[in-house]
Amino acid sequence: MADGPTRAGFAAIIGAPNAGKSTLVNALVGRKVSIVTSKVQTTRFQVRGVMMRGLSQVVLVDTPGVFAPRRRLDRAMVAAAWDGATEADVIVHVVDAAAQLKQATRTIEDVERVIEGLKTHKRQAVLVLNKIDLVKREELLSISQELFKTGVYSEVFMISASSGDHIEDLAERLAQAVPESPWLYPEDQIADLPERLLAAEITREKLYLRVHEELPYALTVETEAWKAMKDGSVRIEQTIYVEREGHKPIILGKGGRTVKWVGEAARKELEAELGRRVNLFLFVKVRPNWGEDRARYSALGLDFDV
Ligand SMILES: Nc1nc2c(ncn2[C@@H]2O[C@H](COP(=O)(O)OP(=O)(O)OP(=O)(O)O)[C@@H](O)[C@H]2O)c(=O)[nH]1
Ligand SMILES: [Mg+2]
Repeated sequence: MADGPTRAGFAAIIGAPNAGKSTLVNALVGRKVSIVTSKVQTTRFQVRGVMMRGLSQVVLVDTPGVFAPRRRLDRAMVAAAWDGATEADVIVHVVDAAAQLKQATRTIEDVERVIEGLKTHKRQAVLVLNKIDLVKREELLSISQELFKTGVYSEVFMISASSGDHIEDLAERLAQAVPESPWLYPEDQIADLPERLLAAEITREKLYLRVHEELPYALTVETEAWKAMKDGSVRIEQTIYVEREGHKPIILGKGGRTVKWVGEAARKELEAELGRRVNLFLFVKVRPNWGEDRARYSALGLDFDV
């Protein structure tokens, strides 16, 4: 390893829902620390992933997408997103280039909202145009110019988070953007999510692959029990909470098929993550208004009163 002072600091990853923030964090860290789905509003709370480059340690703060909040959970998620930005040494604004090109009203509004926020935050910010695999080069340049004109960014990177194209340039830039400092986490630590929470997130990711429309937003997963067994395996019990009785049969699926598939997929991934055999038990319960339950917010590091 090269000699010289160590560097460390925070980079907040912000941007509209579905822009690819979590995919980018995972790509930079080199392992999965934050769940990714094709649905908007997947990330619900701040997730930190640790990226090492040479002597530099960058703590990447993945945040929920910034959007127009309606429900309490939405408001708490937006607050968490900006909270991540306040403490950061550098802000990374991720924009889905393909969505931007389509000029979808929601996307444009979300991007504008972030730009307004950046004007008041006055932190160094870099623009990351993501999903370049879906957009032609000329179009990319025009989007880039358009956004750069706002004056809030110091640089633009054009990347594909899912294929990893050009992410090394961004990694180098972030490694330089953090100040000289001792490292904040042990070198081999890549995430700070407690295992129980990560396990619940993995199950939620699998559920999102199988349930649609409003249901993903009406469910939450909690790890209720975690027991290391004598034979080296671990027994994990989780409950999937839904808001209404009518949601239950959808989660279960015909003859329990959906929940079985989710359990299998989550178990496989957990075994790979934990490096040991897992017995996963999933239960489905109705908890009306879990979105109004104060205790759940503090468990996720979210603020209830926003
Ligand atoms: N084609 C393409 N798809 C991508 C790229 N990066 C991410 N995606 C896809 O975009 C979708 C959203 O990715 P996420 O990483 O969950 O997005 P996010 O910004 O974290 O979303 P929220 O947590 O909901 O705010 C997923 O289906 C990803 O596979 C990319 O570079 N190219
Ligand atoms: Mg996310």
